[in-house]
Formats: sequence, structure tokens, C-alpha cells
Amino acid sequence: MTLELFTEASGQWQETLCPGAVVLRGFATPAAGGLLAALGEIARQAPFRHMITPGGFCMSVAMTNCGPLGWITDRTGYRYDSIDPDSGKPWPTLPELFLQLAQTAAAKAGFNHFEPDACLINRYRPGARLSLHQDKDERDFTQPIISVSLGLPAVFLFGGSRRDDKPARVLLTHGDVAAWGGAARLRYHGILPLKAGHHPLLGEQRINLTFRKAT
Ligand code: MD6
Ligand code: FE
Repeated sequence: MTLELFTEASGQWQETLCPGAVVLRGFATPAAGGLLAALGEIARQAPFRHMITPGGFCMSVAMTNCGPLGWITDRTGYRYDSIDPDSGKPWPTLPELFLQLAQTAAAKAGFNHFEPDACLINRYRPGARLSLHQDKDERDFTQPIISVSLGLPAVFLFGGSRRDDKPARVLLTHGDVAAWGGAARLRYHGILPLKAGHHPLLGEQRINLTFRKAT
């Protein structure tokens, strides 16, 4: 499954899952404290909420957004919107630290000039899961997605370009960054139900930030 594995003097290492998909292990760990402080302010302005899918199901993952655009779902469909439907106000500003992290991770993974305009923030409590999906609500599939994992570990399902391709399982732990683009951009993926546990910084939860260029 892992095609390439190498260590660096920094103590960080990276794994190529397939052409276009790489996991930068521990890349976000040094920034975690700052990320969580900024996240507290974002969640105060735009609280986490369980959105409704077009099919009428309440998502087990709680979500919010920051940046010019936010990803939302309701009975009418999935889309990006500049306004938080719960507050009627724009989403909180993308913190400079978020942008720097996303851009340095993208560059390290080989995606230069990444200019995200949306950051979807997912919160998993034990039992929360994300079923297999493709990220295809963005306009430009030449732009990657940068995904930052914080808190409890989760099993990331990494599938193929068809829903019924058997997915590989990749454990994502605190500080890991998955960078996802090029030939991997439309791969199916998901998260298995979160196992209970306690993380020293985040307690009984996992937070995932995904940075996208939506427009
Ligand atoms: C999550 N992530 O890790 C959900 N999508 O909580 C995603 O759905 C995702 O991690 C595209 C690229 C990377 C991801
Ligand atoms: Fe996704």
C-alpha cells in the first residue's frame, strides 16, 4: 500500500499513498497549539453543527468553516456559500496560521501556488464517521485538498476512482497532514467510526481541517 517511506532529520516523514496522495506525518504538530487557539475563536463565531444531507440524514460529524467560502449541506444539496446559514453572517476569517500551514504542506507535497478559499472544519466524537465520498463540489480539480488531523486517531479509508473499489486503511493521527490532488483528486475516501479515547490536547474528539480552492 505505502509506496514510499522516508525519514528526515526533522523527525517528520512522508508516505505516498498513490500518485497525487501523500501523508506528511507530524507536519502540523509544531503548529497545533496555535491552530487550536484560533479554532476556539472560529467556533465561538460559527459554532459546530450537525448538517442535514440532501437525503435527509443528520451527519454524525459536526462541521463549521472559515475563510471566504464554507462547505454546507441541507435538503437542497451540497454547495459552497460565503454566508453561514445559522448566523446569516460571513464565515470567520481564515487565520494566517491556517493559510501558512496549508501552503507549506501543499508545497512540500508538490503542489505549488495553492490558494485555498475555503476551510471545512470537521469534529468527530466517538462513533462519528464519514461515509465514502468524492470531493467534487469544487470547480477546479487541478487544485489539491490539504487535510490536517488533530486529536484522536482515525482510520482513513482510501479508495479508488469507483465507489466499489476496495479501500485501503490509513491511520491518521494528531499532526498528520494528507495532501491530495492530481491523479488522486477524485478518489473515494471516508473515515471509520471514531474509537473512544482521550487525547492530551483535545480530549475525546478528533478535529480535521480541510483546505480547498472551491472557486
Ligand atoms: C476527515 N477528510 O479526515 C475527512 N477529503 O475527517 C476528508 O474527507 C478528506 O481528509 C479530501 C481530502 C482529504 C481528506
Ligand atoms: Fe473528503
